Amino acid sequence: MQLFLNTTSPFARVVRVVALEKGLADQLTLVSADPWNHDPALLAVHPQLRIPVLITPEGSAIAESLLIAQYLDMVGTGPALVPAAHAAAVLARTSVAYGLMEAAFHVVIGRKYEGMQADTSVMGQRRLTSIGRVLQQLESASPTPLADHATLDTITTAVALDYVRFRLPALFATQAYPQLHQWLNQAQQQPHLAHTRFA
Ligand SMILES: N[C@@H](CCC(=O)N[C@@H](CS)C(=O)NCC(=O)O)C(=O)O
Repeated sequence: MQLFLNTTSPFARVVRVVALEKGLADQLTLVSADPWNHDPALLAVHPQLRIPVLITPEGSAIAESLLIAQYLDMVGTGPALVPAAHAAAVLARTSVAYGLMEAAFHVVIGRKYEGMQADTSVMGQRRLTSIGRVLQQLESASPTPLADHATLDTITTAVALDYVRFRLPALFATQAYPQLHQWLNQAQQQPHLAHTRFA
C-alpha cells in the first residue's frame, strides 16, 4: 500500500499511528507529497489534491483520514480502533478532536496564505473561537486515560493537541491548560505517537 503524506500533516499522522496500531506499518510505502504545489503524482491518484491518500493493494485511492482509518481498522490486526462496547463515546470524542484538528489546520493555512488578517475574517474568528471552546472543554473534562491499545479518540485527541502545540502555541499556553499539557506529554511517550512526531 502507498500512503501519500507529509510529515507536518495532522491528518496524515493519524493514519500513520493507526497503521502502526493495526500492525500494517510495514506494508505501507510512504510517499512524500506537496498538495500546495499541484503535486502531479498526488493529482494522478486523487482529484481532491489533499493528503493523506491511501492506495490499497487493489489500487483504490482513499482520501480523508477517518475513512482511511476505518479501512485500516478493517484490514489490520489487533483490537478495534472503535470498540463496539464504547462506540458512541469513542466517536463522540473523536468528533471533538477531529474538529479541533480541522479548525487549527485552517487557522494555520489561512495565516500562511492571507497573513494574520485571516484571523479577523468571519471564518477565522469562528475557528479561533472553536479552538478555545474545545481546549477548555477538554481541559475541564480531561481526555480519557491512555490505554495499552489506543482507540481512535485518544489518537485523534493526541494528534490534534500536539498539532496546536506545534503550530499555534500561543493558543495553548501551559498555564491555561495544565491538565491537557500533562496528558499530552504522557501521550507523546506512546511508541506510535513518539515514532510519528511532527518534523
Ligand atoms: N478532511 C481531510 C483533510 C485533509 C487536509 O486538509 N490535508 C491538508 C494537508 S494537512 C491538505 O492536503 N491541504 C491541501 C488543500 O486543502 O488543498 C482529512 O481528514 O484527511
